[in-house]
Amino acid sequence: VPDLVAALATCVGEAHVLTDPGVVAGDCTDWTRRWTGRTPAVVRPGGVDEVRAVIAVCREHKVALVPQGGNTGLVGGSVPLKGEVVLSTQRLDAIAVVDELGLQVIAGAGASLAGVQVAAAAVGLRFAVDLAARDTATIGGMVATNAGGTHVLRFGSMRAQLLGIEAVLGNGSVVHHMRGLRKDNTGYDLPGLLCGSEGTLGVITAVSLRLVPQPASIAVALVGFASIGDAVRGAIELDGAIGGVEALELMLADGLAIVAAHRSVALPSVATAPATVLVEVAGDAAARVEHLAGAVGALRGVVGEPAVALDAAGRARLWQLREAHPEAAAAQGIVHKLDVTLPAAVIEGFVADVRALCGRIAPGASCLIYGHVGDGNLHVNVAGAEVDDQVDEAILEVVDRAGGSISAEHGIGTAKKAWLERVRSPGDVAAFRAIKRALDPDGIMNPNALLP
Ligand code: FAD
Ligand code: 2HG
Ligand code: ZN
Repeated sequence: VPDLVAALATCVGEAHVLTDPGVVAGDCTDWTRRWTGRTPAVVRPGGVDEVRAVIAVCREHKVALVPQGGNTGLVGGSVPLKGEVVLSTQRLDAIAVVDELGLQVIAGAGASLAGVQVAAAAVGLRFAVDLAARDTATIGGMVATNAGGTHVLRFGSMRAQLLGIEAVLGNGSVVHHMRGLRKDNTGYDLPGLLCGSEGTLGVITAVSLRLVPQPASIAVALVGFASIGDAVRGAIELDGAIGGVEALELMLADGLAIVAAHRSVALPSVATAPATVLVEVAGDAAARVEHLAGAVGALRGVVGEPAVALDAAGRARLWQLREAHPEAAAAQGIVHKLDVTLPAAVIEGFVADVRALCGRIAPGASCLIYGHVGDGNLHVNVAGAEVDDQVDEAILEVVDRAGGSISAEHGIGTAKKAWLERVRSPGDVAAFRAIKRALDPDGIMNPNALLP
């Protein structure tokens, strides 16, 4: 270990190799607190050459490494479970001047999502991906997990925003394709490959991101429904009816009550409906809201009066009811998180099945279900003393039977890798392994994530 630490210090400078157990503890436990490991060192390279040097040292010393951005990932992929070196991207946080005409910006892997959002907004543009961990989550981590968030319905996930990438692969070579062209058919799609690779192929150091224009105005409405089935159908019909829909988020009465208590906020009356859909519309928002009123009137199973907000403060009040779900769930204990996609037709039945099986296997547990209903993506958060891996297993079994995906947006990480071979074909997994061997021949890149 002393040799390794000294060698790492020659790459990045002594000040950027952290070994004090008290200092590195936070990097060894994930956001959910479900996974804790240990590390000989957290290294903070300041540029692509230093990343390359760190990878060379790890290869030489036969030590694996775990890339880490904001450590907000939810599948245990960002922590050193078996004594790996942590490569922190904290110092790779530069954000270049926005290319206003090219509608793009180059961001270092360690730049925060909020930082990129602010840089884009300063010139009247917008970065299309948004999620509640925006102040801490990094662009590199979001690319590595192909993060989704609340606007996938309209703009796609991180992969759809990538115009270029720079990374150091596990084999030591540097890929650099950063011209940021919208059309470029010159070979394999390296941004697409590294996006969603969860740190298992290399360290992403910078990316070129597409930006979109700011809308003229935005409105948010909470619409209550008598049942989950009505909410799913209603959300799909609203998307078709009013145009400019940017987000469709499902919440249930029990989840909203827990959020209200956790944040000490009052709920609008519509939030007591069995199912609530948050609809965000952009463009000429006032006109769309008028349109929304008519469209809501035509839906089946609407209950109560929708709560509507056109101003920023009002919109934030409604959005926090949705965004605070993960945090409110975490206040109930260590949460087992399932992040699944389902065909729209089975969502209502899935919620009933999951509630029933939690009641059977873990009767005292809390089971919150919410999510990006416009994408068929539900988040299941189960917490309680008797919750163990059996709960995950049972829920994922239901998902698989229903023809869904065991990860919509958080990735496989360590949490779901035992499941990969059950949901991807042998040919798929063989291709994954061949790519891994080629780009990371020594298997030093994030060995606990993704591949079983
Ligand atoms: P980390 O947690 O540090 O790392 C995540 C993974 O990426 C790890 O496997 C790590 O090894 C790898 N990695 C990190 N940086 C690099 C790099 N530079 N090169 C290679 N590999 C790297 N996710 C969604 O998709 N949608 C949501 O709506 C959403 N909401 C969230 C809300 C909250 C409150 C929280 C806590 C999380 C949420 N997430 C959501 C999880 C989401 O995956 C992360 O917020 C984000 O994508 C990870 O960024 P990070 O910088 O924290 O990455
Ligand atoms: C969200 O949509 C995030 O809020 C987190 O993806 C979901 O914590 C979760 O399970
Ligand atoms: Zn989500």
